[in-house]
Amino acid sequence: MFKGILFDLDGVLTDTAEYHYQAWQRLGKEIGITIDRAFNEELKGVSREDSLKLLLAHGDRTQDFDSEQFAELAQRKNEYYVEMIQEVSTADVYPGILDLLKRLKKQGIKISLASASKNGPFLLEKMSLLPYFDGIADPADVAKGKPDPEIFQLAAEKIGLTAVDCIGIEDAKAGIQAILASGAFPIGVGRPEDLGTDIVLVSSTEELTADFLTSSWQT
Ligand code: B16
Ligand code: MG
Repeated sequence: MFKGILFDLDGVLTDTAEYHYQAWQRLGKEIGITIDRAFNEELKGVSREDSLKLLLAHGDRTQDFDSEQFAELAQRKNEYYVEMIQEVSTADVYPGILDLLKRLKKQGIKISLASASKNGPFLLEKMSLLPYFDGIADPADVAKGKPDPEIFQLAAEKIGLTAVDCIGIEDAKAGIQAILASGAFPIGVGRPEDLGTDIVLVSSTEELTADFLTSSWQT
């Protein structure tokens, strides 16, 4: 039986993945780079700086910005994003998530956060979910972001476990790769065309019941 759950945040606990998309789109527009949802799949789960590198490469603009300008663009995107998440509340928690957290707590399963977002703790607070989390991996403490396994390994460590004893839940391609590389058992929230057909997938977080997790773990 699994002993811990490693949760991604954006796109798993709430719909903030959409805000990240809108913030990148707004920044892109300002510097003449157009992005669509298909390209955005490449940004999901990827750190702010790595996302900006992908955006600039997408627009063939990598050489046009020095490190200072790069930092300013990253900061500007974050300001757009932070502006949008100010009103996030308990009403924004995805369906089924609160019930799942409560049930896991009752069962003594440890819960940890494995989000690439530096805004993660702020969002957990806004959604009143902080009390359910036994550990939070700080993305500032990992050398390599998703798809590297480090953030999932750190999230497991924060709850006194190793990743092999945990389930990881993700909505991003890079995140699923990170879970697989960490040795945790992956469950994807999303479409097979985005996340692949070789792992357990749900199309909505409503399907993430404790019973579903247990039966998925046993297969
Ligand atoms: P921030 P997750 C990730 O969060 C997002 O999916 C990704 O779009 C974002 O660039 C990254 O966090 C960094 O976020 O700029 O707020 O530090 O999906 O790993 O929970
Ligand atoms: Mg995500």
